[in-house]
Amino acid sequence: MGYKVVVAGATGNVGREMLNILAERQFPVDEIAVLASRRSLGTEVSFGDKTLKTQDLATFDFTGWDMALFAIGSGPTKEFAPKAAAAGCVVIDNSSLYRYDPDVPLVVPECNPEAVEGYAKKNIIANPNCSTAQMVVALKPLHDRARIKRVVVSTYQSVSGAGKEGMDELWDQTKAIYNPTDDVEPNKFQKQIAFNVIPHIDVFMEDGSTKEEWKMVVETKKIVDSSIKVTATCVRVPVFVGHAEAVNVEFEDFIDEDEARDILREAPGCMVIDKREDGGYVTPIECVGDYATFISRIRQDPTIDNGLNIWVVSDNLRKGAALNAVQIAETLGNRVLKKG
Ligand code: 11C
Repeated sequence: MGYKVVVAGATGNVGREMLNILAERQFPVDEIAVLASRRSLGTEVSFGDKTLKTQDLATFDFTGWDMALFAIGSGPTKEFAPKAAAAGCVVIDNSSLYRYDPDVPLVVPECNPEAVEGYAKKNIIANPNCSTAQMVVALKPLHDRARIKRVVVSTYQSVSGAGKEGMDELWDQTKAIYNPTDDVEPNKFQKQIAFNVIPHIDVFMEDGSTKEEWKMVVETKKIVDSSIKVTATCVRVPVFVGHAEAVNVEFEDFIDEDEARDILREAPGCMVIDKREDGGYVTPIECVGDYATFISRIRQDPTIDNGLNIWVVSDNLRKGAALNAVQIAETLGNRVLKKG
């Protein structure tokens, strides 16, 4: 016996990946419903070798459904997640709406799988921001060995993090560079993204940081350890899929770069590609479609007592969103619901 699963936001970048990954990982699905807003109603989406027609999120009855994977953004989530949860369907939500709610677990299964057991207070489990997810997969095993004190991270985030419109804007602006009659003004992004980098993702906070940066701070604390200090600079780069991060980590105890490499080689979800030669590291384009968080450029930081530098790359639509959501569903199934 398997699960009755709903995917809400099934026509978006993340929703489509959720369906791909449920099928790829042979998640035990007895029945599946794919939901979309009225605008995309009737659009067909693929699930394995099947084609499914989307149903209306606004009128869908969640009664009798086991789990709903939501990828619809915070606004619609506010309306529909409580409705689904009240109907007894566990919501696994990709938006930021519930991440910081103390009654909602924020889960990266490689780091805090036990946290899913706290789902019942609201019948909701939150999926982290993409830039946090891949970073904590790399940090947790190092924290377990040498206790992280402080993290300084700079991100290089692809335009797919801003949805299909972000991808279209990079594509159109890139074409327009070669065909200047097609002037494409910035719309989704604040400045031209083609052939540029923009140190601004999400809205500005009062202290001058952006909300994307704030999310990395708060989510790392909730998922790994509240004592870890994080400071982040999040940057949008003209890459379609795959976020990269340069991460400087300061530990309480000394950890040698070779030991760190060995620990990460064994760690769940991590793939170490770290040859000190031309091309002996992973770049975003190489991680597209993969499940792993790739770690390269592992090296001592000689400017502090117990420091390491690492380079972390992952598919932001997969580990950063859809894959992590499906892994939460698997963890919930294995630890709590036990149907599959
Ligand atoms: C980006 N990280 O790259 C964002 C997208 O809180 O789930 C995901 C935003 C979120 O633009």
